[in-house]
Amino acid sequence: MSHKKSVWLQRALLGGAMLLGAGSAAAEYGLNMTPGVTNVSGEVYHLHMLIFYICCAIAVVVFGAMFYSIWKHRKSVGAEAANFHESTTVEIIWTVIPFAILISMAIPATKALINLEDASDPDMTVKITGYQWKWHYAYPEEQIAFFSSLDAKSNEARQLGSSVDPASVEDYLLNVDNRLVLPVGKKVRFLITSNDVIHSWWVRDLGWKKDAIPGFINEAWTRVEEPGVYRGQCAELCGKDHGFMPIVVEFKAQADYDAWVAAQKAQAGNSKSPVATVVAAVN
Ligand SMILES: [Cu+2]
Repeated sequence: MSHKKSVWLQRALLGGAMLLGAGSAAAEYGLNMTPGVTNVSGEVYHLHMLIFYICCAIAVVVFGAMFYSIWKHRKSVGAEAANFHESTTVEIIWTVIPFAILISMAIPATKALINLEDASDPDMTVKITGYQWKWHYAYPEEQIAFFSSLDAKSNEARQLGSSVDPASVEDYLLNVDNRLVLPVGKKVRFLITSNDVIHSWWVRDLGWKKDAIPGFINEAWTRVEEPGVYRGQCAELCGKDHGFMPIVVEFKAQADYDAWVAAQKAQAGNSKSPVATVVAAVN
């Protein structure tokens, strides 16, 4: 078997195993959405599953009726077509049933959307600015600001003719030099904008993405309860290096977060540090 064929077969098998619910090793080959790590992402996931199951049920009923009718009323057994016009009963049924189905989808969808958009009463705010091709994070209350760019190893491996094998780079193209660090258990409001073209800030596990548009400030929020590292990418084609401006968010326990803030401030206090220059420029 050729190498290409065996890779294809391996992926197909892993995909099949994932569909059957076999282990997290095959997670990368999964076809479904993730439940994510926040209330909002869980809500989005359950809404997605609910509507998926409704679609399956509709498909079974519609195709079931269709195939049964084709088989039962086939010409070879002498079936004759019914011949009637203007049935009020049928018209009411085929109006009321879809209406009820749509309402049953709209209610949970509206609830999820209202929750997703409700960035009121945050515990803290972070301003996110998109640049070609990196992200800038500013913490107005803490007076911290820094750029977050593709990590050096990924950047080296991605160059044409590079001697570094991308397969050897951990979290290739999904790693940055400076992570966005946030505390767990806090409602964090994001103010998202851009300095040049339209970008989009997207971290899968948080359950949403938000466009970063020059001249506009978009709002979003999140609250993560467990410490962890989550990765994402720019999700709006923004130029030649669109694929090279990943996002890494690290949620830390409050004490660890406080220590991180103190360290950032100490670093910013040193006038020679690049962070201090950026803070000065932002202020
Ligand atoms: Cu971008």
